[in-house]
Amino acid sequence: MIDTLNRIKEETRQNIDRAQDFETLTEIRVRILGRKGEITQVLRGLKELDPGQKVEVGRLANEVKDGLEQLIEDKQRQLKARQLELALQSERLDITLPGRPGKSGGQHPISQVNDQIRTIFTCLGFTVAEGPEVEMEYYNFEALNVPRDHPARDMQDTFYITRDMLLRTHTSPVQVRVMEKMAPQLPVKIIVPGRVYRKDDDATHSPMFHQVEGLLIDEHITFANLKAMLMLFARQIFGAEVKVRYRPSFFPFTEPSAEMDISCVNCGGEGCRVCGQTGWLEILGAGMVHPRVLEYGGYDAEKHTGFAFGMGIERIAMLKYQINDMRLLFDNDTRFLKQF
Ligand code: 2U9
Repeated sequence: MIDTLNRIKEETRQNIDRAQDFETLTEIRVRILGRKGEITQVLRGLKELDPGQKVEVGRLANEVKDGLEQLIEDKQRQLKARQLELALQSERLDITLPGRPGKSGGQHPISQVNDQIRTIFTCLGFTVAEGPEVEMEYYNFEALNVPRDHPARDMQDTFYITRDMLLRTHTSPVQVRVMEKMAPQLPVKIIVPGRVYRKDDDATHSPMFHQVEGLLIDEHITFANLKAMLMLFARQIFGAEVKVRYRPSFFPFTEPSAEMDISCVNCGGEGCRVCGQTGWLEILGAGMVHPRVLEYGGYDAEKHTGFAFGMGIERIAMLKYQINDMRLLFDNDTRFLKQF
């Protein structure tokens, strides 16, 4: 029996040593130390021995039992430690990695130019007025002296909603609404930025675009006042070096009317591809408010005069930032937009 115990001890010691997981250890414990285990069987056989042997074998059996239990416990602890080590390695978090920077947005070039124009004119004493984008035909055309047979009133050029409702083709109806409200108070000194709609779609026209228009009505307002303000405006937007010139033009709502050009932002006036070799770029239209429009708005054209101007914000932005296709401003491609 002593030999058996020593064999069990030696074999089991090796088995515990080789065990790689908890299941194997449990299986060893049951097989050797369990209720029907090998050592238990030896202890059961003690009663057949004579008293002297009983004590000796009994002590040895208990020694082997305790020793093996201890070995199993140690091995369990060892396996647990290794399991933790492996888990720590595979689940390692490198907290020293820099975080991913969040993408920050920027102001759209149209909004930037819009803000600059507002700032320039509010510094000159103008206030900002706004109005509806869905407008009555009366305010969009009639009150602005646009004749019934004018091509702009055509279904082909204007988005009509009903016979007498439409998407405004310019911000001018807002000026008429403000005049109606204010008359006969003076001065009327407003700029009107906003979205406008026309049936146009190519590299230099979009069916929706942005305008800023201005209106100043008071006593003794002349074309010279208009020229002074627009000169100042051009220098603020395009730089102190810029030159301006006026060409006669025609609009139903102004008389006389003119278009203002600036010296080419690309060649400075030498003549290049951008300005079509002329050295000049058209940037806005303007004129003295037509007497009939003053009367529509409730002002006495005999006593009061006014000037008005209008410009497309996309066109100003394209010239200022040298953008050659208007559609780029509406694609929302951040690779394009983040350049401004
Ligand atoms: C009232 C009286 C007069 C506004 C004006 C222009 C000239 C003009 C164009 C510029 C490019 C429109 O965006 S564009 O296509 N505008 O040339 N606009 S005078 O005149 C007014 C407006 C309101 C009561």
